[in-house]
Amino acid sequence: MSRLITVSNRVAIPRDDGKAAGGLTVGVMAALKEHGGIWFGWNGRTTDSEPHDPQLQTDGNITYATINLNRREFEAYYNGFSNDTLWPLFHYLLGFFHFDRQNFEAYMRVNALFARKLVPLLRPDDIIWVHDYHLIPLAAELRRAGVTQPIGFFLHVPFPDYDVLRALPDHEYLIRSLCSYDVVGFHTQRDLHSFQECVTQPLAGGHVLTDGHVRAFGRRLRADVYPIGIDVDQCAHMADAHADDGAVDRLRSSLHGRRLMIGVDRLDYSKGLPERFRAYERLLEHYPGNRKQVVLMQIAPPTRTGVRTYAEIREELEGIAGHINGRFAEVDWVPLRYLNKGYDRGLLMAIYRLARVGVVTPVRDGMNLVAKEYVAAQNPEDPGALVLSTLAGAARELDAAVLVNPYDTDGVAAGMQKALEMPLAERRERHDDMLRILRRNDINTWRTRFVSHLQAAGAEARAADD
Ligand code: GDG
Repeated sequence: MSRLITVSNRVAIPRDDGKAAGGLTVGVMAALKEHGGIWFGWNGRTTDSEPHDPQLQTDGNITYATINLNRREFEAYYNGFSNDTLWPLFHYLLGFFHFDRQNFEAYMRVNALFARKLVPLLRPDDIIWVHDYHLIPLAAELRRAGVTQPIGFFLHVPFPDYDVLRALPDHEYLIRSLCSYDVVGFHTQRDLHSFQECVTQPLAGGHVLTDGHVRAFGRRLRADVYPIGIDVDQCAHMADAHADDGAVDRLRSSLHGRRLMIGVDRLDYSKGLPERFRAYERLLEHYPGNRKQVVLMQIAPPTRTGVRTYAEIREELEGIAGHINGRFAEVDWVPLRYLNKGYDRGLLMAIYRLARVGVVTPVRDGMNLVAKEYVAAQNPEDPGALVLSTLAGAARELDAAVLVNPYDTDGVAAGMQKALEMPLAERRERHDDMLRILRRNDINTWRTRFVSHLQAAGAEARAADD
């Protein structure tokens, strides 16, 4: 069997403290365990000198190969082009979008560096799976170095329409780079459609073939939809196993029977947190029966602290949270608990289960795993209700959630109210529907389908050579 080589900006080396990995790490690890192989990427450290050769750490059939990055290159490649240019652009948030040619050049250099450091580790029958927007040019760099193995790319964020993408001066380069892959995967049909639209522009001159493949820049590739899922049983099991942990008990008793609404998001402007807080304020304004009866707990661990807009959003949220609590709090009730740090995954699952309402209202999201985890963690006999943004990829599958437009403050407040009041029978019915979909499209379906398409691309290329 071919080895699988996974490449991502950061490598998640399993920790010895027994803490469970979450999200995409679960899927990548399962794929690596099945096939054996390498997880290659940045080790999270920067240096003032030139990056060293990959450090190898082997655990069973998986080798973690990590490199450090020069501090200035990292700043320009990661904080700069990846997160201050591509992230807002791909999330349709042009108000946050900045372009700096030097950052773009660093992005290309770091991708070339990844390729140079990876090539010596490759074997002829490997298959390579690259993750996310930080590494779009990697396949083109690997091809330039003579790599002919199948290379796949999965985009974890949305892919924007051509009219948005072309705000980027070098958008053609990105489109051409994506066409160096053999398989390109997106979360939703919408993202795939945007990619097809870009690749068939006159500048790219590509075509969508009758079998759905794309032909462009002299190559044929598969572009397809692979909605990422979760390990449903793991979430449910953790929610159960941690239900009586001290912290969960303390949270339960601090509520004094009030209904809990929960939000869990990286502190990121795409997650719609200011909009959510304002909608919660509107809920307390328009539906005063909720005062002293409801608590919104928002967990928001800070990320990308090196990017200025992230510091700004943090400040804005502190202001709104202070305003809401100042306006509505009573001696024995604080309406909004805003927690600016990360929590253990098991505790998180137990908190999801305790919460009557899950609030997931990004202004744009590739998929959103929190929405799926919230559903999986519920007690099926008495499940909570999910309020979900129509602008999250997850809304395509979870249409039994209470769907809201995150920009519509009154609409989100009404959605919250509907979820708070929802009768048990309706909560069960909606939960059953969503759980069925989560089980069908789980994390294993996601990774096995992608890897099998990558293997098929390799087999096709070999047949064409013979
Ligand atoms: C990108 C795309 C796409 C959050 N806080 C804590 C914590 N988390 C975990 C959640 C969840 C994960 O982080 C977040 O995943 P999301 O999907 O919600 O969002 P992004 O980080 O933006 O992920 C997204 C995803 O990639 C996968 O393709 O769905 O659209 O933007 O698993 O539970 N985990 C722990 N403590 C926390 O405080 N342990």
